[in-house]
This record gives sequence, C-alpha cells and structure tokens, in this order.
Amino acid sequence: MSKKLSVIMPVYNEAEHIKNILQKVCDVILPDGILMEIVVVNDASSDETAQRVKEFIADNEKCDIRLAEHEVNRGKGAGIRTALQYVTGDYTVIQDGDEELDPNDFVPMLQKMLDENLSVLYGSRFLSHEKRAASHTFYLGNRILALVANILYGQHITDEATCYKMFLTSLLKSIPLECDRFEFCPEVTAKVSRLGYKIQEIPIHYYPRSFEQGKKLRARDGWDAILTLLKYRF
Ligand SMILES: Nc1nc2c(ncn2[C@@H]2O[C@H](COP(=O)(O)OP(=O)(O)O)[C@@H](O)[C@H]2O)c(=O)[nH]1
Ligand SMILES: [Mg+2]
Repeated sequence: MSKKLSVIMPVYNEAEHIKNILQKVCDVILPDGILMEIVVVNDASSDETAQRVKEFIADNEKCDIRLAEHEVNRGKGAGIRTALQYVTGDYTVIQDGDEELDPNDFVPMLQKMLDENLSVLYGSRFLSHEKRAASHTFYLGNRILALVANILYGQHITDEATCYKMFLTSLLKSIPLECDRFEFCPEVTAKVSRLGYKIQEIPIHYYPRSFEQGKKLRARDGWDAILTLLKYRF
C-alpha cells in the first residue's frame, strides 16, 4: 500500500493567496509514489476564501482536497485540531494559506523522514544560506524563541515557529492539543519534547510577506509563544 502525506491548511482571510498555494501544493510530486491529501479548514473568513477553495476543488478533480468550516473564528490551533479529525495519511504537515513557504520542500522533508525513520521533522527558515526575515524584530524574535525552546527542552533547533512541521500522523494524533491560536507551535514543540523526541531540521525556502501583504502574526504572539513554552515545562 502506498503511503500518504496529509497536508493540513488552517486558513483565515487568505482569498488573495489561497488558489495559488493550493495549486502549488497540488503540483508537488512526492517521492516513492507517496499520495497526498489536503485538508483545508476555513476559520470563518470574512473574505472570499471559502468560495475560492470551493472553486479550486471543482476545477481540480485530480487533487484530493477536503474543506472543513468553522462557524466562528477560533484560531490556527483550533483549525489544526479540526483538520486532524479528517486526516488519513501516514505523515502530516502543516501548510499556511499564504505563499511564504514552498511546498516543494515537502519532498526533501518526506525523504528525510523516510530515510531516517523520523517521527518529527521541522523545516527551518533560518538554516539556509539566504537568511531572510520579514523584519529584524521578527528575525530576532524567532532566534529568541528557538533559544528558549532549546534551553527548556534540550533541543537543538533554529526555527521553533516554522509552519513546516512534519509528523508521523499517529504521533501528532496521540498528543492532547488544547491551544486555539498561534500557540499551537510552542505547544506541540513542548509536548513532543516531553515525550522524548529529538526534533530534526532541514533548511527550507522562505519568502516573507509584510503586514501590508496580509501577515497576521504580531510581536504579542512571540511573547505568548515564550509563555506557552514555559507553561508546558513547569
Ligand atoms: N485558522 C486560523 N488561521 C489563521 C488565523 N490567523 C491567521 N491564520 C493563518 O495562519 C497562517 C500564518 O499566518 P501569518 O500571519 O502568515 O504568520 P506566520 O506565517 O506564522 O508568520 C496563515 O495561513 C493564516 O491564514 C486564524 O484566526 N485562524
Ligand atoms: Mg505565513
């Protein structure tokens, strides 16, 4: 039986990007004949995100996509939990509804998962030669976050907050997740660490967007992330 990768996409007001990113994900050719499914969770977007996802599904029958909807906005973490109810793949990765990362990086990630029999792998935006970030503050915030995760949980990672977190689905489903918003990342980092997993990383491509271009993450979310890492440590 072929293995399958499940791509979870929690989206909120991404009408401008959603069709492009769905196309990019669908176009990825996975190694070893691995199949792909996409689970989009529309988090009560107030723009045309849902409509565009439906149009894309209608126009792309070859692509295995399911759309789930939240009635009210609940946050990225809640979206990931909703998506997990529908996931059927052996591996699961998170994909944002924007175009900051390149889904072609699923290929080397999956290859490394298979070759090294890993349960968890992060794609790092800061390991590559071309180091980019949305801003200096954003870059520094990410460095601090990774450092805190390393100190508290004995990891050696460079990008704690990366969206590209790939898991053995059985592992991700076994973790009792409870955070609703952007604290999904520190929560899952804390909990896999506490289970004793060493988080591996590989470099990925990164094309940061600005707030004008729709970025929703704020400095406040960085603080919340650090507090979340502390909360699950003690
Ligand atoms: N489900 C859900 N997703 C959200 C919400 N706010 C932002 N997102 C999604 O989270 C992702 C990351 O947002 P972004 O601002 O680009 O932050 P970054 O990529 O983590 O730096 C995007 O795909 C957004 O659509 C929300 O309230 N609910
Ligand atoms: Mg983003």
